[in-house]
Amino acid sequence: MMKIYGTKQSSASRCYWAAAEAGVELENVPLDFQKQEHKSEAFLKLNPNGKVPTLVDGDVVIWESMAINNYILEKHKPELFGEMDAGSHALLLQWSYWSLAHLQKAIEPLYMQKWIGPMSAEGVEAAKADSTKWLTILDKHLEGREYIVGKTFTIADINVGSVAFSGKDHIDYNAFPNVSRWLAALAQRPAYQQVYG
Ligand SMILES: N[C@@H](CCC(=O)N[C@@H](CS)C(=O)NCC(=O)O)C(=O)O
Repeated sequence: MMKIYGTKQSSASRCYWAAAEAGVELENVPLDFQKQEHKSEAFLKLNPNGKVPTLVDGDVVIWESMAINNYILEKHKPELFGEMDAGSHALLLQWSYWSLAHLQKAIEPLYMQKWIGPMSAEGVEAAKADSTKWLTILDKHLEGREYIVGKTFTIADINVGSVAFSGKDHIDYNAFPNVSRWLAALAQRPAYQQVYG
């Protein structure tokens, strides 16, 4: 069984979602963050960044949650890459990379307050304004579309969806009707329910 460092409460959650979509189980290897086990010599040999998620499958070791999703799905549910022509494949990557580089970077300070304490009111406003900029782009893209790329559910919906969900408790998503409709449909998926429900 594939082993994963990182719980469903961390960035590993999207990997559990991908695994659930593929119908495979991930065995969680517990790491005690309080004891800094993610900075131990043994763990740093697997992931020099000292971060979760980190996936171990025999000799294969992968870090970065979206690369892990790529591995899980290529191995166990390649249908979730949709149309595999070069253009469509690149679009899956484009939206996945975009969501980490821009949307998550904007939303992250808002949800990190739960772990590291409250930000200043100005900080919150700035993060909300930044998030709004990227959510507006996503909302426009989703106008008249059921999925991020093509006509079927793909890895891009898991990757971008998991990022977009993380802003819902902090930003008024009523301003983004297409994002809201798309997230509502994703939340109905049995695999999503299994992980986040
Ligand atoms: N871009 C990385 C982010 C990984 C990340 O920041 N993980 C956090 C938990 S959600 C972590 O391990 N933090 C511990 C630390 O940085 O010391 C991914 O998507 O896998």
